[in-house]
Amino acid sequence: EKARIGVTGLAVMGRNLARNLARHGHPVAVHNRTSARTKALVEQFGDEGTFLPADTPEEFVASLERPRRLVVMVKAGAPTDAVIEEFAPLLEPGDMIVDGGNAHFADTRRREAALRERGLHFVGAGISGGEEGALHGPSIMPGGSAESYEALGPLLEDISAKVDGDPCCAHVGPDGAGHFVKMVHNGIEYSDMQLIAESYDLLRHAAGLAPAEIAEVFRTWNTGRLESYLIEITAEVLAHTDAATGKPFVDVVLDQAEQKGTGRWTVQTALDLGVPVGGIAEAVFARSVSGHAVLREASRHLPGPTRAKVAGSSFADAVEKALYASKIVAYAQGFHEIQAGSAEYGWNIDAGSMAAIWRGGCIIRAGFLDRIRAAYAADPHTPTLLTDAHFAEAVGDAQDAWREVVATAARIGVPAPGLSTALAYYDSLRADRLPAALTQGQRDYFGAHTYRRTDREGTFHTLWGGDRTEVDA
Ligand code: NBP
Repeated sequence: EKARIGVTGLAVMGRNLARNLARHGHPVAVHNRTSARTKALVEQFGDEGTFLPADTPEEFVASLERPRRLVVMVKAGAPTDAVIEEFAPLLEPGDMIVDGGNAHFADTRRREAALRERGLHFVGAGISGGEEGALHGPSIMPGGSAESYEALGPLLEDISAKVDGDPCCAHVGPDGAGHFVKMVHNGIEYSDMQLIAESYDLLRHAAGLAPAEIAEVFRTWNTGRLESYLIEITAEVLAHTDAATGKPFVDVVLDQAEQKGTGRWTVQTALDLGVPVGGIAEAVFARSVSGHAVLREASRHLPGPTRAKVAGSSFADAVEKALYASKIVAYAQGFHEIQAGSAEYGWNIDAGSMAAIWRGGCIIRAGFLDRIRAAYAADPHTPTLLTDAHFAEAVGDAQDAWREVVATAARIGVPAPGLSTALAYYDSLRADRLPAALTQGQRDYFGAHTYRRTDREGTFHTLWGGDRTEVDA
């Protein structure tokens, strides 16, 4: 018997993905550089399905039916290149290598082009949902050729999460499209987490609620329009008490957030594409600020506001509105980046289908994503989700409360970079005139960078150092 698919790299993610495949009745070849992991997998979970363990790459490749589907689940970066170099010479035209790791989409584009020249398909597949998702059904974002998706898609759809019977897996687009979308997914995740953290901070310091009380607030929110995995786990974390000290768990954890890099990539890429993703950037920077222990220690004595806390009983409702409106902005910015990437690289990504496959399996799964899917169904080319009828109405209803929450944060000196930047973005888009006109004037003054006019075509320059007449540039 041959295996329908193979997984090499059997750390947490690869092991669970292989088990998921086996549990769905797909005979799966398994291989790991260090064969002890392969043995352990078969010993512990061999009864879950058909595993074909292989000690060597040659054995592994020989055990796969054709076209060969070879999933690589190793550490992103150099290890992925090493594994590709090891296996590619053993494969035949039409076979495919699937990289399920968190690769940078530019690496995926490079690898896809190189393997295409050798007649092989390379599928960069974003996989979200962590260890549990890999086992019970992740959200899968495969890129690569349409032909490779024909051979691979049904298998991936089979093991993905399901929402209303629909698989949380769809072909994203050519070469790096899958990893690009996974990257932006993670950026949105950063933003969503930061907004939730700021909401907690404000409930705590402006409304004076204790962590356990805030957990209850989040539990209530989780029954409404904010219903999501992240809100659900936030309530769990806030309700948790540290066994050693009896204090709220959140009070004994060092307040320095770490990051692995996908949020940073999302922002770096957005800068290259010229897409404003302030919500994601502030989320990345907020983690960065938190980690600067020396800087924070040196700044602790700086003066804060003299006014004490002010929030009344309706404050939690206001925060709910601010959070919802800011969340809409976060997703609007992320989807803008997806649309821009798609245009830049010719991927033709169906944004609505990305929202659909994020509804289950992944970290940002939420009922909310159905709204985004519907928004793109109504207008696939909408320049921003904010103008969709549902979202525009929601933000319109929320905006007074949103402003109040941001103002309260500023007044009492609690940092709310995510909520604030989201509001600034909203007001920037809404503005009839932006001070960018003045910026253009300054640029023309000091650098003769020229400007355009509102009232006629052309490019102009004012002779600032002379008689200030305007000339055609
Ligand atoms: P790790 O990222 O910790 O990688 C460990 C695996 O890489 C082991 O199988 C190891 O083999 C193998 N490996 C390394 Br390291 N260097 C190698 C080389 N030169 N040649 C061959 N194999 C090599 O595993 P993971 O946490 O399961 O994650 C796998 C991928 O999935 C990563 O890209 C990760 O970013 C991504 N991802 C992880 C999560 C998560 O929640 N952990 C979620 C989503 C995506 P060995 O056993 O011989 O050392």
